[in-house]
Amino acid sequence: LKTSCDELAVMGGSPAFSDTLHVGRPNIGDRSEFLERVNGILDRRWLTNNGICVQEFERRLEALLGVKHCIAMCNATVALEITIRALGMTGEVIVPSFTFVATPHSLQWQQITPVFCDIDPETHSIDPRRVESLITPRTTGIIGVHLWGKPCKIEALAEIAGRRNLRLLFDAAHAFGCSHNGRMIGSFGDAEVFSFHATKFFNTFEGGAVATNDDDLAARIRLMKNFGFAGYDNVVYIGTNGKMSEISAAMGLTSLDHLEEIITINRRNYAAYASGLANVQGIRLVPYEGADRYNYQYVVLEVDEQAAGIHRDMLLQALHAENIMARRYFYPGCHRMEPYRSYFPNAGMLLPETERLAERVLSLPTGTAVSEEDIVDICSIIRLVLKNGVEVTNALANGKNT
Ligand code: T4K
Repeated sequence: LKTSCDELAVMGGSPAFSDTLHVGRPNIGDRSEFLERVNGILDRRWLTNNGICVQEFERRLEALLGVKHCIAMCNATVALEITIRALGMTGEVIVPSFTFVATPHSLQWQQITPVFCDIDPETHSIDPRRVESLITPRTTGIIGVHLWGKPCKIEALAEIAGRRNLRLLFDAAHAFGCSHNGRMIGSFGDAEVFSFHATKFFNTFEGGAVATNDDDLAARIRLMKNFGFAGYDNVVYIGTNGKMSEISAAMGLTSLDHLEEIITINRRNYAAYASGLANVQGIRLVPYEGADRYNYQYVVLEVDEQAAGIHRDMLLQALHAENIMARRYFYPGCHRMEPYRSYFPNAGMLLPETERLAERVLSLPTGTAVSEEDIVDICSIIRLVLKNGVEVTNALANGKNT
């Protein structure tokens, strides 16, 4: 354990970790179970196109989420694109800017304009109080993002969507295994989209799924993700290729068998961070509160430069020097990325909370690759860096060890 400023890697000491710690290190589940499923796939010589692993995966997801339809896809971005199209969204759609860039890209990709809405500083998700003023005659929908697996203000968004006749889609990329008022995320709005990317706590290598209770919508999505084929030689719709492969579904089935264990480890890690960072001035650990279920896959800090005595970016560099690869998700906000910053150069003026938060957030490593002991060390390094904020900032400004 490092106790003095000189020992920090950023001051010339050696890194605290010889193996790099990442945000988004995949959880593997049971390797032999997975390999057994892979052998089955190879034996059957059925590798994709609605194979039995995909079918079993979809049925198990529907049961877990309590929804009528769950359609497995190659990734969440394509799942969003297809769902947006199947919902008939056109013109303008209201989305947060404080999200992964895939959310607005899935609109812009099909010439729909994302209209960026500011976030609620408490939830970090789209602020329903600001949605209504962004509605124009061209608006056809709202996409809420359950950021960090914390549900959006679902009821308020549903009320606006219902009254203004808008489609309501949730980007639930972070919220698999989470609930809202006792109901699993997956059954809200017109549809919800999950990501099972490698960096998600529940992964299928690459993958995603759309959950909905709408029979017609589900039927359209199923056609669209398979080129529009409604049987041999019969295309009834414009479509694309959004299919999940068998090997991804095999990983999904294995991950499903270990879902609770992974969440338990994430919860344990989160608790270790909470106790290790308790009463540290200037740092707020984004809370997971109330009776709902969370997956705890994101451990997010807000760093208040004034109170902490160091800017988030300096803390980030100090952690990287220790081989703790914290990330600034979702800096700088989508409105500051192309093509949006060229399209809407003044968007930031309408997004004060997004701009403020983007300067403060830091995601820390968690998951099964990180131990409680690692977290004790990470927290003690964060404390040490903050205690020596001036020295660390000066050293970085002078280019020492960078
Ligand atoms: N909506 C939201 C709100 C999202 O957050 C995302 C994805 C999407 C939609 C779209 O979902 P998908 O189409 O991807 O299903 C990563 C992921 O690629 C992305 O899925 C995720 N959100 C986003 C938050 O994070 P990057 O560019 O930060 O990934 P990268 O390559 O820097 O990886 C992150 C860390 O994970 C690395 O430091 C190393 C570690 N890692 C990564 C991979 C892929 C591993 O240890 N092993 C691995 O196999 O985007």
